[in-house]
Order: sequence, then structure tokens, then C-alpha cells
Amino acid sequence: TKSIREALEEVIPAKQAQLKRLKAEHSQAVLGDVKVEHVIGGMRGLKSMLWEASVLDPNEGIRFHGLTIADCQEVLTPAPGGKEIIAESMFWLLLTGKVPTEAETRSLSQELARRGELPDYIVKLIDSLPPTLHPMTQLGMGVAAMNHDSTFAAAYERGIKKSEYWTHTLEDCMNLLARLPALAARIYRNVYNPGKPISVIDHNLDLVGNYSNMLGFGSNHDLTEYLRLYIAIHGDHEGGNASAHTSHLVGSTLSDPYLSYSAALFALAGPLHGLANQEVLRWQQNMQKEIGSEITHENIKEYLWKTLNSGQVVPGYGHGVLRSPDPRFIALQKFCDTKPELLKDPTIQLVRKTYDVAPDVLKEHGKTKNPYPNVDAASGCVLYHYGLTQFKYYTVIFGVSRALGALTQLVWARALGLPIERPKSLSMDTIEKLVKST
Ligand code: FCX
Repeated sequence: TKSIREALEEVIPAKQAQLKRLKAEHSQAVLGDVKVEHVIGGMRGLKSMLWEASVLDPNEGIRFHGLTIADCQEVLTPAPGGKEIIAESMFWLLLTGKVPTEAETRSLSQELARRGELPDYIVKLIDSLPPTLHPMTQLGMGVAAMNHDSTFAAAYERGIKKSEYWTHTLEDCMNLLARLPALAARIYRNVYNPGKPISVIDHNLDLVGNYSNMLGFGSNHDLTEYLRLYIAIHGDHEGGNASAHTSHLVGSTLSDPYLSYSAALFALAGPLHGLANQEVLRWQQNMQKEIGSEITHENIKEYLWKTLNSGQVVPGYGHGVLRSPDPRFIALQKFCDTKPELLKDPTIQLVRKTYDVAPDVLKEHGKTKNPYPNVDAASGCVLYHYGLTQFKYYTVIFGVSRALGALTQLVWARALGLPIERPKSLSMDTIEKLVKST
């Protein structure tokens, strides 16, 4: 059985040759215009970044190396006794562009389990933090501190050739990915169940199976399966989203993967990005409190207008690129469709009822370019149903997941020898001068 590193080694030369070709033959080809709206509008739609693992189509949603979520559900190996995509098979696909065999998937699970223990100094650091510190802040701090034993940073200090960067980057990425569940679970334990023992890593279990065990939910097969699906489909959403882009930017300075990914986590912790999944639950619970037990489409509409008229955004709706309902939202809804007890849950019913009316309300409001739900509209309510009720923790699960794509790109950026990012900025005066002269 091939290791993930060997599988990657096989595909690198062709990609390096492709980049060389692009540089030599098409460097000056035009991909689009840079308009003032890009400079003042968050660069929305500007094609300015190389990202290999996934591409987001505004209408069809995400494709991982060309595969839709439904394709992945069909071809990627699940956990023994499970049905959902697991993190290992998704990581293999993202990193190598190939669908791993079952044997390759299992050997990657074992490799990650072997690397999964937290170093003592990380345990001490996390245990010393106040439980009132937001779990995302704790996660970012823990990840940053792991740069203490970065193989890449040590090798760079020793002096290595550019062609060797990717091997050390991969080593760090594997360790980071492997340790994220233990780190995230320790934060959960410290904040919500102080003193409770944490399960040890089972070397015959997949990454998310172990994560669920360490969170204390291992005996709940349905929740574990949901976490597997959640983590696989949140793994990558092309490169321009704030967390992925941050990790790519920081990595381009040759900061090691721990520092690069911790920076990404702090971008994910913003309410317009990953924190939206905590905000959705908070917003929905307030709606439920205000409406009471008689929840109708009419009073959900009223609550939506109240949110919009008070100048706030409706969390879980809208997107920078998508222009139709997010297929990740649909995949999570389909998970619920197979479980009658989930369909009876009032929080899950509220998500569905909100989806019945919110797009029309947002269209009438007239600002949002995409009046449809994104993944965050649905992701938290199933966790809530299964007893993972602490919604301040939800973005941490997103943070465990997004490593799959962000770390993949860090390895590729180093394998392709991509340069430090340094776009040109302009002042408003300069823009006005440029506009007048054209
Ligand atoms: N509710 C109310 N207003 C919204 C809105 C929403 N859900 N989504 C967008 N708008 C508003 C914007 O605030 C903006 O108003 P402005 O002109 O007064 O500044 C206007 O509509 C145009 O924005 P638009 O171009 O459609 O959206 P952007 O690309 O600027 O922003 C996000 C995209 C996702 C940030 C935006 O839709 C939003 O704030 N949504 C709510 C938060 C959320 O769910 N975030 C998670 C997104 C994602 F899935 C993730 O990263 O996890």
C-alpha cells in the first residue's frame, strides 16, 4: 500500500511541469479586468489566486478535483460500519487529486492516529487558559504554539534547498492534522466538562471517530457519522475565502504550517465567516423565545424583517461566490432526511421553516446577492439535537475541518515554489487620478 507521501510524490512532477508551461506560454494572457469595484469591494470575483484542490461554481457549488459532494459520497471510503465520507479519504483526494483505495485510506488513518498525541507543553498551555476564553481563541493559540516543533522551521534554520520545502511542510501538516482532534477535544473538556477523563487515541479508528470519542460522544454512532460528513464537506471551499486565503498568505512568507493555519483560524473566528454557525443557533433560539410555541411561516417572516430592519445580517444566508442554495447545506439536510427523529426536532424544523421563507424575504429586502442558505444555516442544529449543545464550540469543529484544504494548499504552494504574496494597494486619491486619466 502506497503512503500519502508516495502518492503525492508521483503527481508533483506533472503539476510542476504544468506551472512551468503556464509561465512560459501564457504569463501575459488576460483572465479578467481589475475594476475599481474590486479594489473597494473586497476583491469579490477577482481571479487572482492559484488554488489546486477545489473550485467553487456559483450555481453548482463546490467540486473537489472535479468531484461533487454526491460523487465523493459515492467513491470515497467511509469508516468501517459507517456510510459518510471520512476526513482521511477527503484529505487524500484534496492532496493528490486521486481517490484513495480502502487500504490507502486505512493506512492514512493509522498514520494519523500514530501522530495524534499532544505534546506535554501544549497540554500545559491549553490547561492554563481561562475556560471563559473563546474556544476558537484557544484553538488558534494551541495551533500556533505547536510551531515549537515545526520540522519546516527547523530545516529552514539549518538551511535547505527550495526543492525540499514541500517534504518538511508535509511533515508538519500531517502532524498538525493528526493533533487537531486531541487539541480541540481538550478545549471542549476544559471549557464544558472540567476534570472529565478524555479517551485515548484508538489506533484502529479514523480521525473523526477518535475526535468524537475524545469529545465524549463516541458511543453515539449517528453523531459520529454526522461529524464525519460535516468535517469532510467543510474541508475546502476554494482559495479566496478568508480562512483559506489567510493561511495561503501567511504560508507564502515561509511561516511554517502551524503559524499559517493558526492565522487562518482567527479569520474563521469572525461572524461573517465560520463563527456564523454559532450565530445561527443563537439567532434561532432568540427567534424561538420571541415567537413562543406557535411557529408559523408568518411569524418567522416577521422575525426575519425585524433582524433586517435593525441593520443586522441573517446568519447562515448569503455568500461571496455562491448564487444558489449551498450543496453542503443540502447534504446536511439529506442526512436529516434519513433519520425520522431528526425531522421531529424543533430546532431542525425551524431551520427548514426558515428556509421556506427566508429567500423571498431576502429577495424583497434586495441587498443580498445570494438570498439562499450557506452551510452554516444547517450545520449546528444537528449537533444540538445530539447533545453537543455548546454552540460557542461549533466553529472549532469547522476549524478542525478547514485544515484539510488549507494544509493541502500549503504543501502544493511549497511544491510549486510559489512566491510571497504581495498585491498592489492604492489610495483613493491614486484611484481617482488613475480613473481621470483613462
Ligand atoms: N442578511 C442581510 N444582509 C445581507 C446578507 C444576509 N444574510 N448577506 C449579504 N447581505 C448584505 C451585505 O451586508 C451587503 O450590504 P451592504 O451593501 O449594506 O454592505 C449586501 O447585502 C451585499 O452583500 P453580498 O455581495 O451579497 O455579500 P458579500 O459577498 O459582501 O458577503 C457574506 C458574503 C457571507 C459575508 C454575507 O452574505 C453575510 O454577511 N452573510 C451572513 C453571515 C454568514 O452566514 N456567513 C457565513 C458565510 C460562509 F458560508 C462561511 O464563510 O462560513
